[in-house]
Amino acid sequence: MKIARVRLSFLSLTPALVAVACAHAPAAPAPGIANLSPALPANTVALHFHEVSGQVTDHTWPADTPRLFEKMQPPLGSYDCDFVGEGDECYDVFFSDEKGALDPRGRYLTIEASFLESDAKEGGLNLAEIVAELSTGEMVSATKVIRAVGSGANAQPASFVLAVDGNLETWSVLGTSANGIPLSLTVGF
Ligand SMILES: [Ca+2]
Repeated sequence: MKIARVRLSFLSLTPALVAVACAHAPAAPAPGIANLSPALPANTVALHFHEVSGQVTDHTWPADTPRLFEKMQPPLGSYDCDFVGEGDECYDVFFSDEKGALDPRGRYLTIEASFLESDAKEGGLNLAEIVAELSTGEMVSATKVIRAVGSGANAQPASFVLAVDGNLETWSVLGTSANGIPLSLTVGF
């Protein structure tokens, strides 16, 4: 798989509850097939979420699946997840604005996850990469973290940007949602 290599931009993140919002002005997408969301590169046909729970698993959704345009009702649980990780780790992915709020015409993609284990050595919301598959077959990785919400002693703030570093062997660790707040990562292409 060809993964676009990107240069990391520095993000200063603290170990407790973290909320980072950076202003970005992505270019308007070119007209393309199945490019129903302005969050995606032109001609995107599918999204690949490479989640890590012991091993990397590629969870793939068509770019126009209704799931990407809907947010689950709280609390995020182990029912009807977009995909699951380890134990009670339930993921919900949707198009959003820069604050991580559902927006079907938003320019970003938000991944939320529940992970109730606060004493697990490594926290939850573990994404190695988020990749857009184009109609040409080319794979394009998300390149920037717009916002991250992590919590707990098992959060690793320095890892948050590893979800967009173009490397399938590195991943984000956002911690625990035991405080009732879903872990959340908002990314852009
Ligand atoms: Ca990575």
